[in-house]
Amino acid sequence: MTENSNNGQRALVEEFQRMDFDGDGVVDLTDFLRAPRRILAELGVAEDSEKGRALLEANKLQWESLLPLAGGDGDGMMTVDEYTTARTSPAFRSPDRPGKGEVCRTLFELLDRDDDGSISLDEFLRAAHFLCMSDVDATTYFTQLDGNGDGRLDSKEFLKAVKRFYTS
Ligand SMILES: [Ca+2]
Ligand SMILES: [Ca+2]
Ligand SMILES: [Ca+2]
Repeated sequence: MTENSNNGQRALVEEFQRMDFDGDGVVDLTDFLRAPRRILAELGVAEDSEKGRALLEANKLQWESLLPLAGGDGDGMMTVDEYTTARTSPAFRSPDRPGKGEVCRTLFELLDRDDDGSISLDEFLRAAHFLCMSDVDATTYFTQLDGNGDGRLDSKEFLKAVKRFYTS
């Protein structure tokens, strides 16, 4: 095994442990939805608002597409091994995987408070508090993500940030 895949493996285990909030060694839908729920709470968006519902629905869809990839026993939960299997399966990276695009899109729409189709630094900083990033770090990160340097994140630039949201 190369060092890279070892690191990748360790990162996935850590990702799993962060997700398994109640620490019972398995991740179920409740654990999985904790991250999006925390984002909603942090942004002060109600779970039953249009954007709130869209985000949670997209995450449910993502969960439902992840479960079969885990090759588990169909109990609706994932152990760390099952999670690693799912996340490293080629189908996970497929751009057509159900839920993938929806999660990015609904998260983008959630952060785009003024619905102008882009995320401004201001809008980004609200989310950064959720990530426990300082304003300075978040501003640096924003600049890195802003590939074309126009001071706003379009949905494509934003994609790069999504992984971080989900593993924090
Ligand atoms: Ca759990
Ligand atoms: Ca905006
Ligand atoms: Ca930009």
